[in-house]
Order: sequence, then structure tokens, then C-alpha cells
Amino acid sequence: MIKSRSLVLAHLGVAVAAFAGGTAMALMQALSRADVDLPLRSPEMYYLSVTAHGVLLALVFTTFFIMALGYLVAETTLDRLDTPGLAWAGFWVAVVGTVLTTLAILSGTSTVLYTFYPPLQAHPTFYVGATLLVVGSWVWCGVLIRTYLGWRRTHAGAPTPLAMHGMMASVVIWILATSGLAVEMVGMILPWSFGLVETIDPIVARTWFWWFGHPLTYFWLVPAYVLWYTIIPRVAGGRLFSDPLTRVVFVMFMLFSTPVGLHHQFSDPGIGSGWKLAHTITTFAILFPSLVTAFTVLASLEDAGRRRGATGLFDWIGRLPWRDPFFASVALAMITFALGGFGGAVNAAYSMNVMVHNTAWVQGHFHLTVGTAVALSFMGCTYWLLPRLTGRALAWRPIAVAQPYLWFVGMQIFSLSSHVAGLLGMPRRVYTGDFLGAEAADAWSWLTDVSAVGGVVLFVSAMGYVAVCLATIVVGEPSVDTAIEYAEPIEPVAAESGLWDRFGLWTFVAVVLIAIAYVGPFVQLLSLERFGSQAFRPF
Ligand code: HAS
Ligand code: CU
Repeated sequence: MIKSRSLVLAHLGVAVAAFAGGTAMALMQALSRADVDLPLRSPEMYYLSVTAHGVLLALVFTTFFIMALGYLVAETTLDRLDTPGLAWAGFWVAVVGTVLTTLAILSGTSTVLYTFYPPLQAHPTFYVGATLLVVGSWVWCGVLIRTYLGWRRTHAGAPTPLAMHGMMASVVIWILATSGLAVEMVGMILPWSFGLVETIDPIVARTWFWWFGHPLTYFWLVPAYVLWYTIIPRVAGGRLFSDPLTRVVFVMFMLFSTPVGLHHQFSDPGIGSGWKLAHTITTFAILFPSLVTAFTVLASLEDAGRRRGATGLFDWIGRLPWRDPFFASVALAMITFALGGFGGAVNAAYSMNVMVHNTAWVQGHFHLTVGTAVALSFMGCTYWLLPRLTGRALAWRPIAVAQPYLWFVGMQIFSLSSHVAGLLGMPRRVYTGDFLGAEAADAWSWLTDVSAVGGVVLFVSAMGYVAVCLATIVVGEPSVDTAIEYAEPIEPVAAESGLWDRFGLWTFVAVVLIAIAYVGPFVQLLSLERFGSQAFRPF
């Protein structure tokens, strides 16, 4: 049993609670858009619930789950976790922040969505809470870095254990990402929301937001990849295809995840098209590590199928443990990500983005990526983790086996219909699918009914996940699965630590790339008379 199990369990508990709240909101949204007349349905309730849904799932569920995984990986790969007291302090700061933000949203004063774009303004508590959540996560970064450096001192020259390599990449990505958010919050939004300054510059704020918001998506994805690379091959009965290739992938995410944020702002004024093109090119660079991942994880799974006796070209697929809830979750997450990645390449293309930007397509895209590739991997991991943390076997196993398949089916229905509706012109972030009878909506309004069906299936699946987690804790039988084991690579790991383990060097290169990508656009924005804002004086 691992020493910091209560710390990991506490983080996991908040993650699952946030998941339960966030997915409950989603059912209402899907039905509202299909124009089903629910008792409390109104535009105000719609935006309140979308804000709660986005914040609780995209920001709280993910962050707490990743913090849990980080502590678990540090302790099980390095055999230490330094300053556990500090880790608990960080946990409570993040919990207080989450409670403040959630209360601000539920009070109806902060319906600004998870992107909180100014000039939409929330109650100051919303921003203070979000800031505390980030401060709590910085404590997590500090504890992991300290633990890692402590381990390095006693293991000079040894290669970083691969799972920890991925978690350290996530830590670096998070620090680089949240540096932009900190400037936006402290330099612009907090003074404005407390009334210290009167105006705010929406474009400058959005640019800082997407400095943060894009690498945020890789802060979610890289820990999921840690599961795909370092644990799933073992669960499937195989080996990791290549250890060095995996390290290269994690480093590429550190380098390319931040200097791409303008791909969320192709339609924003005030930023030159040359800079937007530069970010298009770096965005295509960030497709590359995922394409490598597609190859590597498939090769690892093929190895597993062959070790289970497959001999033909494709029969290894059928030999994989499809009734194991962790394996099935991740495999279905991978298949879904192939579709989400295709959509990502469409979004990234400067010219095609115009066709899909701010349409329902985008909501389809991110439910395939963060909503499935990441969230379904994390759900599956919970099924694997809970018995190892609580000493209780998974309860209500048939529900756990069915749940990932339900999620997969529900999500295909929901997301594919959203993609098509987007291509037909349906805007995103709207509370009614038929636009109160507007003629233009005839083209797509039937698709909102289809996506509501997907929403209902997803809701049933989500509640199944929450029920299995609760039942395991309350009525789970004693567990025999207690070992946390990582996959062995096919070729042995190099004896010495190499170039890809040099986090200081790669962080430096990442900072240089960020400077190249952002100094120009900011100089441009801040030198334009009409964008110069009285509210913005951080320098
Ligand atoms: Fe994205 C918008 C571009 C990936 C999340 N993205 C969003 C938003 C979110 C989001 C939340 O360029 C909306 C933000 C908002 O609210 O406005 N995205 C990309 C690109 C990628 C990408 C190029 N996105 C992600 C990931 C996310 C995420 C990952 C979360 C975790 N995205 C964009 C752009 C926009 C955008 C624009 C702005 C749109 C707009 O106009 O507003 C790439 O990283 C994707 C690479 C992925 C692949 C797929 C590899 C496949 C793998 C699986 C292999 C396994 C197989 C099967 C095949 C190349 C690794 C296994 C087989 C078995 C038998 C088991
Ligand atoms: Cu992005």
C-alpha cells in the first residue's frame, strides 16, 4: 500500500465529486438546446449551467485528477514524496478556491463560461477562487519538482523513470501555461473586477488567456499519455514499443504546446496575419507527437495481442482485454482521439478555421479530445486505481465494464452531430437549437435532437462511473490487486540519463520559443491606439 494514499485519495475524491456535478449540468444543456421544455429552462439557467459544466469538468476534475496521478507516480517510481505537509496545504488551497468559484457560479452572478472572456464580468469571488485553484496546483508543481530534484541528487546519472518523465513534462507545461493566466488575472481581471480600474482590453486579455488555454489542453493530455504509454501496455499484457521515442514525445509537448495559442484567435482583430500563420505552423508541429503516439501505442497493443497468442494480421485486436474497464476505457479513448485529432488539423488550418470557428463543430471537437481521449482515460484509470488505494475490489463490476462503451457510443452521437451542425452553420454557446423558430435554423435544428440523445446516454454513463466509485468505497470486497506496476519497454532502458531527461535545458528552449511567438503579437497589440487600454498597465 502506498504511503501517500490518503493524499492521492483526497484529490481523487474531489475530482469525482466535480465530475458528478459537472456532468449533471450537461444533461440539462443538451436537452435545452434540443428545445425540450424543462421546468427551470431559461437563457440565464443555460449559461449558469454551461459555466458550471466547463469549470467543474475542464478545470476542476482534470486538475485534481492530474494532481492525484502526479503524487502517485512520484511515490511509486521515485519511492519518495518530499514535503507531504506542503502537498496537503496545496490541496486545501485548491479546495477552497474550487468552493468559492462554484458558489459564485451557482449564485448566478458569474455566468462567464470557462474561458471568462472580458468584457463579460463575473463576481470577484469567481476570479479569486480560480486563482486559488491555480495557486494550489503550483504547490503541487513545487512538491513534484522538489521530490524529483531530491531523487536526482541520490541517483546522479540514472534515467528518469518514464512515467515520472511524463509527469515532469506536465509540470513544466503547467508552469509555462499558467504564467500567462497569472498576468491576465493579476494584471487585468482582478483590478477590473474589484473596480480599481474601469475598463479592460478584451483582445489583450484573450491573448493572455490563450497563451494559457492551449497548453492547458496538453496539461490534460500528457498525463493521459502517461497512462497510455507506461501502464496500459502492461494491463493489456504487452510491452512498451519504445522508451526513447516516448521521451522525445513528452519533450516535444513541452516545446510546442505554448507557442500556438493564436490558433484560437484566427478571427480576432489586431493581430497580424503573419503571426497567425506562424502559430499555424507550430500547431502543425504539435500534431506530430500525437501521430508518433498513434504509432507507438498501436505497436505496444499489437505486442500485447501477439503475446496473448495472436498470429494473423489483425487478430491481435480481438485478443486484447476488452472486458477490462481500464483497458476498454483507454482503447475507446484512443479510437475517439483519432477522430478528434483529425478535427484538430481542420481547426488548425488558418483558412479552414473560418468555416468552423465559433460553431458547434468546436464543441464537437473538444468533447472528443478532452471529453473523451482525456476524461475517459481518467475514468478508466479510477477503476484500476481505487482497488489499489482502498484495498477494496471494484464493486458493481458489470456497470464498470459497460460504462466506457456507453460513454463511447454517447459521445460519438453527441460529437458527430455537433460537427455536422457546425458545418451547417450552427453557432456554439447557444441555448436554443431552433433559434426561436428562425428559418436559418431549419438546416440544423434536428441535429440538436440527435445530440440530446447522445447527451442522455453520456449522462447515464457518467452516473454509472460515479456509482461504481461510491459503491467500491462503501461495499467493495477486500481486493487482491494492490501492486502498481509499469510497462517494460521491448528494448531495455538506457543505463544513463540522456539528452531527453534534461528538463532545465528543454524548459529554456520552450521559453525562447514562447518569446519568439508572443513578443511580436503583444508589441503589435499594445502599440495600436484603439487597443491601448487604461486598464492594462502591467509593464
Ligand atoms: Fe483542440 C479548439 C487544434 C488537440 C481541446 N481544442 C479546442 C478547444 C478545446 C480543445 C477545449 O487549431 C476549444 C477551446 C474553446 O473553448 O474555444 N486541437 C487542435 C490540434 C490538436 C488538438 C491541432 N484539442 C486537442 C486536445 C485537446 C483539445 C488534445 C484537449 C485535451 N483545437 C485546435 C484549434 C482550436 C481547438 C485550432 C480552435 C478552434 C476555434 O476556431 O475555436 C492536435 O493536438 C491533435 C493531435 C491528435 C492526433 C490523433 C492521434 C491519435 C492517437 C490515437 C491512436 C490510436 C488509435 C486506435 C488510432 C494527430 C494518438 C487504437 C486502436 C485500438 C485497437 C485500441
Ligand atoms: Cu489550442
